[in-house]
Amino acid sequence: MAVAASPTADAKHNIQAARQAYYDKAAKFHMAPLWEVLKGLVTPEPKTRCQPALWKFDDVKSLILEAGDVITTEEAERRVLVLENPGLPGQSRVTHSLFAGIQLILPGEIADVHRHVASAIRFVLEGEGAYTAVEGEKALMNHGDFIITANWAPHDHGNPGKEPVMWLDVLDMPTINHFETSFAEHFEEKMQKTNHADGDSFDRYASGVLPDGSPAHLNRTPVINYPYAKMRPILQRLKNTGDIDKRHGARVRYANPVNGGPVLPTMGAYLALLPKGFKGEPYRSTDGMIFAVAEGTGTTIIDGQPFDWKVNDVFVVPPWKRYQHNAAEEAVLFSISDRPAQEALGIWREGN
Ligand code: GTQ
Ligand code: FE2
Repeated sequence: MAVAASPTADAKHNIQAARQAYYDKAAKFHMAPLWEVLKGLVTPEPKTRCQPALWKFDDVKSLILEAGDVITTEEAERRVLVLENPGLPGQSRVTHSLFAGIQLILPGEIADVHRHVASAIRFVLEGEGAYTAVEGEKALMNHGDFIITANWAPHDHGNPGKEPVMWLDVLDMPTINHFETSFAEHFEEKMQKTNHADGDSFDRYASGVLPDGSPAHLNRTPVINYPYAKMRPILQRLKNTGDIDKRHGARVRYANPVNGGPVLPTMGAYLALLPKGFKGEPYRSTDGMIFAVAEGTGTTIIDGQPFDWKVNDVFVVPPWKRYQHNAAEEAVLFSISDRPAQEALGIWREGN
């Protein structure tokens, strides 16, 4: 039967009913009509449920310290408060592809050695005297240090010091779980044996020489810790010579010294100095960005909404939402995203 050019209400109803009957029939064979869902699958621009959000360190700190009263690291395995994106509640995601959390380790505690397919980074917020041991290197943790735990790298944390130590964890768990490729395992011992001193991998691989015979194709950095004390003066050099990007400020990209690639295949990070009074030009990119404030105060306008930040605050910019940084005083922003994964797939875009 041909469909009339201007069907009456009755005819329209019949068409709908016939279609629904057809869809119901197809569903029994585990098939469905693409034309009903196509517009939601192939959107003209990125669609995200991820919302702009900011976690104030004042709130984060008092809440995570309270966790110290209700559970030990031993019981928790890792004492972490998950930063839940308000648009993705209950999903343990800060963006659609990344997990973020705030970890606390109290004096005398040990977080047992384990390993997993998910890669992790730590960005140290507050407290001194803790370490994280990764692949045999014992990395001391200081404010602003950026520490890498690659896919399947054994890692344990400890705090032989006197203060609580807090840091930002970012892991690619949602990406790994998207591919359904998660593995994890524990070890017999609580701590791994460390035979590499603090800073060993940085000195070996990031000093302009490489251990002879180093592989040239490493898809992750061999450096365990990029210490803030070594990075901060480089930002000062960029600022002094006016090498200041109009959108991002004086910015360095954390690199794999073997080949200049990103630190991890799934996550890439930057450190940027915003001079006092900096008014950045608007920018957007397809990678959702997680920012942590290493120094200073300022305001970032995200999708028209102002977010005021100060030291150790964490904030999120969803994919393809426009943002623009303003620094009330000289500030340093750490940022991390899934950009390397998007670039590897050829799908990363930026704009203004
Ligand atoms: O420190 O090993 O935030 O395995 C989530 C999973 C931290 C860790 C997290 C982890 C860790
Ligand atoms: Fe872990």
